[in-house]
Amino acid sequence: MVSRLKGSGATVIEQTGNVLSFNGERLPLRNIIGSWNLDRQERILLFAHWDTRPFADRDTERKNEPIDGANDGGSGVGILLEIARHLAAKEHGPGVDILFTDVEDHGEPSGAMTIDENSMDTWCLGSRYWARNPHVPGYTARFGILLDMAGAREAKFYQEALSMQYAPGIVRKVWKTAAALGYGDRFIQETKYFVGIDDHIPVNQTLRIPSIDIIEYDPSTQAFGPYWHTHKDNMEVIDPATLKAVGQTVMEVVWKER
Ligand code: AHN
Ligand code: ZN
Repeated sequence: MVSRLKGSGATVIEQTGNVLSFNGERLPLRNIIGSWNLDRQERILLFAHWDTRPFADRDTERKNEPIDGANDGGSGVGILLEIARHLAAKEHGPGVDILFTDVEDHGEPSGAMTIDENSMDTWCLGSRYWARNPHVPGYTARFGILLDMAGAREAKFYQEALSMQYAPGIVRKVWKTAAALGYGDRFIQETKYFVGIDDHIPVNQTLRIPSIDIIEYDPSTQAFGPYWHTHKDNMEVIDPATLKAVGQTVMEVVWKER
């Protein structure tokens, strides 16, 4: 990731630290930030978690083995690395920062499809760390876009309720852009509440950067796809057409900012 960002002309900072997991483990973390046009005050933040869940608690077998996380983790990283390549090739208005967060997915397992109140603060430890200790003191951005589980076949993106609460204007801007590009069948203009916590929450709450989450919603589970936190989250669930729809939409939003 670091060499790909550098190869696309970014200045890269690797932020290391330690956090305490729900089971008392001390976890080392490494957040990776790639920046373009550091001289510009006005900035756009694009982010995704790069860690993958170290257990498969929603699977029936090999529950103690890490998942591939092709969609949960990998998809966001893949899309952002491709966007990085385009940032190198084309002039843009505001500066851009791509943040890869660590230790997002080490949250406490729960029986429910979505997380319960008690385990809420055991997730997103890397982004919480970064929000409290940004790589540049006083860091801010015009807005932030988080990609999480953005690559599965036939994935649909509904307007995520917490994003609507913190940054409704950014949600509208992104969904409108998607529709204009012909992706209105994937970016559905309807709000669903299903993400209890994700990396956009500390960014909204601690840094007050209006930030949204582009994350799949599967009506059949009323949350994420059935592969979620199982060993089925591998390259077989990924469809390049989904990566393209999301990547092109985010890229267009960036190009349009002046
Ligand atoms: C839950 O709702 C449990 N998590 C949203 C954050 C997450 C976990 N994203 C990927 N895995
Ligand atoms: Zn996860």
